[in-house]
Amino acid sequence: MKGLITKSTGSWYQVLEHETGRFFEARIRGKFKLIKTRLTNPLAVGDLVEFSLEQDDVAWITKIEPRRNYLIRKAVNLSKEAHIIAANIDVACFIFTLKHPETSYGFLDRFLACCEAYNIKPLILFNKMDVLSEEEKEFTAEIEALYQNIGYETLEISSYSKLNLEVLKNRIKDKVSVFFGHSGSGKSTLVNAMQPELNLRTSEISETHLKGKHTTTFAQMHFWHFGGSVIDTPGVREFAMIDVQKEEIQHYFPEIFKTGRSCKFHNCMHINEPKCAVLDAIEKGEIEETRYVTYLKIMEEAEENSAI
Ligand SMILES: Nc1nc2c(ncn2[C@@H]2O[C@H](COP(=O)(O)OP(=O)(O)O)[C@@H](O)[C@H]2O)c(=O)[nH]1
Ligand SMILES: [Mg+2]
Ligand SMILES: [Zn+2]
Repeated sequence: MKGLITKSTGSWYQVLEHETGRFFEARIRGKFKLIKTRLTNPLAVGDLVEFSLEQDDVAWITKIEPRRNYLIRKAVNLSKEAHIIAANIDVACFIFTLKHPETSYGFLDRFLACCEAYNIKPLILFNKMDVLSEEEKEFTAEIEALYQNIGYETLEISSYSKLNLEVLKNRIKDKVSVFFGHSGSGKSTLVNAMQPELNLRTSEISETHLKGKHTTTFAQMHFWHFGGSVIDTPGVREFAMIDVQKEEIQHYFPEIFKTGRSCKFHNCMHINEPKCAVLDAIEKGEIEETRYVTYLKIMEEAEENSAI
């Protein structure tokens, strides 16, 4: 039987059987877990699997289909392991808030780089437009233009004023989507605004409470009435890349990669090489320094990881 993982708790999974629309509680056999990997979870929400039924209602997962893509974060422990957040994503939405809370560019740029690395289409949502002054709206438009020029799709929204929620629905209709952003950026409120019946828990307080208690939080897929689904993931704070070579990283920053073709040295890493077109472009303000800083950070991490 074939199915889709719709919920992952770490110890068991919920599988949706495609043909019948029935949900099963599924487990994985021990040997599955032994597959050598740097990932802490063998399966994630969005994975397509094969499973067989034993004693009617116990489902055993026997095979994972190759993933089209996935996003990962660092494991909670300090090992070099990583955790798969979700797999087979069509649109990964990043919720940017200029204030309440102020979004970190490092968080956004790392997310975008991971989307490039793992072949995922990102969409940047500028949320809480209702609280912005005219001046702040203009500033938001400038940030948007910056990301659009790099090639990213953006949309200004507000769950409160319902700004562009219909546009967003059309954009994610019939697709598997996932929402990221700082705690408090309005992820749960947005999902509820598009489908109130889902009734996801909102406000920061309950989330911090959960984190403090180390309650097992799990990822879950919800289905939209208008078609498609959203994967709700508990508090992702930092995206990760594993097994990437330093030389590859510039490919994940499209404007750095494009500009880098004019560097004097074909293998330029844009750190301190002479006649580096990227460093020139930063100087001229043609490449945003905040993005470059994230580029350097990911390079450093890649170096540390390869040193083991
Ligand atoms: N002004 C404004 N506040 C919002 C909007 N969306 C959510 N909020 C508020 O932001 C806070 C955090 O929202 P929540 O959905 O829990 O954020 P999450 O942590 O990203 O899931 C709550 O107090 C919401 O009422 C919006 O569009 N405009
Ligand atoms: Mg939330
Ligand atoms: Zn260079």
